[in-house]
Amino acid sequence: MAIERTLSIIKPDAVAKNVIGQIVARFEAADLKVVDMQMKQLSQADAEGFYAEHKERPFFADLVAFMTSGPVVVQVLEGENAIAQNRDLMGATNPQEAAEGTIRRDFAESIDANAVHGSDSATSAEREIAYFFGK
Ligand code: RTP
Ligand code: MG
Repeated sequence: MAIERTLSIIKPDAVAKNVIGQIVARFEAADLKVVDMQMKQLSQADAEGFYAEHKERPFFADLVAFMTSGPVVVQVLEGENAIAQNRDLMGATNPQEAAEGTIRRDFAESIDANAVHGSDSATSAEREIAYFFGK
């Protein structure tokens, strides 16, 4: 298995719930290393550009409004199989469908306020890391 990098965001709901540390601990326990990290208030343009692939979807405006509703923590995670590994730790998009022990099952309220983002492919990871960290 290859060492990969992936982009993770702790979303405004999880920051507001004061569970940044608990979420980062899940990554660390799975041998994913935080190799870059920034707390940031996303602008409308930041959120729209980040989620550009969804701009025709009916939930796009709500997604952008949610992602700009408070600060987020943007991180680069590194480790073996990091992209899929992070997606497994996160659980399903809808927390009601997320497996036990996943971040979304334990910390998310709804499909809109679902605690974390993670890159869904190597192509996305490369784009998303460059989007926030310029490398
Ligand atoms: P993310 O990109 O945030 O990691 O989430 P994801 O891959 O699990 O889900 P994705 O399909 O990329 O959707 C991005 C975010 O849009 C919201 N969403 N709402 N109401 C809906 O049907 C719906 N579908 C997606 C979610 O907040 C999701 O995280
Ligand atoms: Mg996605």
